[in-house]
Amino acid sequence: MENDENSNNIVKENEPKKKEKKGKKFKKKQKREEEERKRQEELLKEKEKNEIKDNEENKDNDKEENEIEERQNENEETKEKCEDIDTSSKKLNEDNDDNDDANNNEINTNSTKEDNKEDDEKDEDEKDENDNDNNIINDNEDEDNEEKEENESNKNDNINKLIKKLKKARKGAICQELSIREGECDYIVDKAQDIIKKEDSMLKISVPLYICGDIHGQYYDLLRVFDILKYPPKSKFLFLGDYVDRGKQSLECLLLLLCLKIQYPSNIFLLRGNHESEALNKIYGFYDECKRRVSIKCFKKITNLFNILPITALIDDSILCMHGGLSKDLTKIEQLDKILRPTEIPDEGLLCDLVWSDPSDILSDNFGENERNVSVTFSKNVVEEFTKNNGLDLICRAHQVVEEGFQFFAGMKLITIFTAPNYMGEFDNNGGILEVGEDLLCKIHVLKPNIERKGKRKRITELVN
Ligand SMILES: [Mn+2]
Repeated sequence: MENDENSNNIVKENEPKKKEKKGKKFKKKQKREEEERKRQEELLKEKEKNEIKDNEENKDNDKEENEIEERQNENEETKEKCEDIDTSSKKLNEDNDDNDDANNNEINTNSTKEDNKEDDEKDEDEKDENDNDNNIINDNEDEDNEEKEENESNKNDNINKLIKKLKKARKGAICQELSIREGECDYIVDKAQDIIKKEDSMLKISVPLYICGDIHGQYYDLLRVFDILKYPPKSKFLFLGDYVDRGKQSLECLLLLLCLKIQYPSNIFLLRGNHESEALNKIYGFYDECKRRVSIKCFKKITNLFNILPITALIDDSILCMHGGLSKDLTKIEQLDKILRPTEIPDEGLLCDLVWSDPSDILSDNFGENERNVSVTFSKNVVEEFTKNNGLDLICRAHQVVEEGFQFFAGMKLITIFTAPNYMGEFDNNGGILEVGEDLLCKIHVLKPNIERKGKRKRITELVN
């Protein structure tokens, strides 16, 4: 027995020796890696110090840890919600049924509960962090521009922090108004402008993606869209314009979309609506909001950005998207590439119609008057002919509030998507989002009006600018 044990031991002992040698090598390697890691960390810290001249480094580290944790929680939460909404999304041809209502209502109540819980936890950190965020831009403005460009080529920390700040506006079923500094606004608009001005007037985008219609300052609902369908870069989005006016938080809507554009330029695309226009903003609220919350100078800057927004988007050569609709002056999609920017929206002609026109099923002619007193209406014939001549499957536009959040026209050749549910607090319309999947398979996602925020009912009987 003893011998056996000994011999066993010898054998056993020999092996670990080899392993020990390897182990030593491994340890050396590990040590080297450890040292390298430390060096990298130190370099990183040094870099951070230069980037943000802030003495609260430790605080920042804690913050980052919290951020990661929050993001993980958020991801889990979003996953749950997505699973929920998948059951409520329908293929284009399917009829509505009562089950959908039930599913969607469930999402609303669930998310409200979760949000309250989450928000309570976040509340305490929030004030400090907002203050910090507010300082970021000003601190960095003095820095050398070239160095800044280099640092921001991939991920822009300032924008990340602004996105975080903007996301936090939602508290349960209400959305607080954030304090937005002129410096922040200028910074975002400048960065976005650099990217957007390089885009074509007609964007070319590939599937899969989500297409959203009018948002009109309904920031709470915009956040719901991203929470349910995931933020870029996890999902790709095309917005069809009308981000501002009417609603109370146009600034938050626009700035969040622009921040996402800066950070993930190939995962979010922003077209121009008729409300991305100085003249309209002065009537429908965005000018006043900018003047009250930031400055007239900031409004001017945003107006310049509006003038360079792309007008149309072509998805995989088969779906043409714009805010308004077709025009007498449009016969070939190639014309859409030739629209020159920057430009204001003219009172008539191609660009005017692309952001202003509406389909009409009571037209006997191809084009008719528009009760908005701008642009025209176009008939189902116009849609059929245009799609046929240009080899298109579908025209996707926004611009009109529609009861279900989506509405077909000309058979299935044109779809209207309107994403702001419970529009202006006066309608009880759903919000719609069109998902275009691989192989151009389309689905509609529906945002029900939030029950707690539901305003008085108003029938949709006329066009609302
Ligand atoms: Mn519109």
